Amino acid sequence: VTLRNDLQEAILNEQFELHYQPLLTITGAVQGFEALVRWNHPIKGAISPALFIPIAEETGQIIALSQWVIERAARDFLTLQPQLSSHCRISVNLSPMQFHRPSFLSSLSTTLEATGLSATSLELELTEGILMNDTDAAIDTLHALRAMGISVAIDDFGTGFSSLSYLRHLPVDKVKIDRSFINNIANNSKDAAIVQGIVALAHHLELTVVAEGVETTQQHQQLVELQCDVFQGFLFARPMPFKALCEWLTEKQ
Ligand code: G
Ligand code: G
Ligand code: MN
Ligand code: NA
Repeated sequence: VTLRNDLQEAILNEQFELHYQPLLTITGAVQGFEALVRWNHPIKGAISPALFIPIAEETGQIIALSQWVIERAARDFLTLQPQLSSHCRISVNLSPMQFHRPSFLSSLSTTLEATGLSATSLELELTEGILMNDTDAAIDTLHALRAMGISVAIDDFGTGFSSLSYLRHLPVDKVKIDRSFINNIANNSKDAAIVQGIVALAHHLELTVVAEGVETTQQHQQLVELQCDVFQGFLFARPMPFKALCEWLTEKQ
């Protein structure tokens, strides 16, 4: 109960912060950044989104929080955009409640207009679960996002226990292979086989494949051999505050 009340205050008092983690192509070029929300609680300190996002979903506070996230991410990205390739995108994680709201598309359009972020600079990350229930409505929404120029990635791919064939019906652009398959890829041939299977299927469907949670050069090397297209993980950069991201970019260029 207290965390719920605190969440209400946090939204009003701007206790949230976004950290950004770069995504890199096979040549090491920056492909974009994933925005990850952080809560700096005045007493309890840093609280993980894994803890407070589910509460915010339960209470409906996720709507206000998500609105803040997307606006903050858009403004930060626009600040960086002059230094970035035109193909770069800012990725934002969506919660199920946001995606299924009747006003989702119109409020997204309003936000893009208000911030000045181009739809072609935005990527949305959805989990398989979001797409699995009420698939027809989800597909309609995905088509609308695509028509706007927004890119869609399926996050934590492979963890949803869904049949792979459903992918073929979904107008999405990317799959992000869950880091649980990447963790032991060097020592576990089953994990390597799963990654290989996902890559083959995704490429057949003309989807880009992202490997998440890349922590070692050995994993990276192996994922390159398995033909993953984009890489994200502590090996390249941790999620970092906006200021640190600016410094990271300057150093890289
Ligand atoms: O950054 P970290 O590993 O602590 O994130 C934990 C979880 O919280 C991840 O599943 C991530 O997708 C989710 N998450 C982080 N930021 C956001 C956000 O802005 N919105 C939603 N819905 N989920 C987020
Ligand atoms: O569910 P989602 O994929 O959005 O969660 C992203 C989370 O994964 C981020 O909060 C980030 O902290 C975490 N993460 C990113 N890179 C790595 C990594 O290389 N190793 C581990 N263990 N976690 C990572
Ligand atoms: Mn994500
Ligand atoms: Na993920």
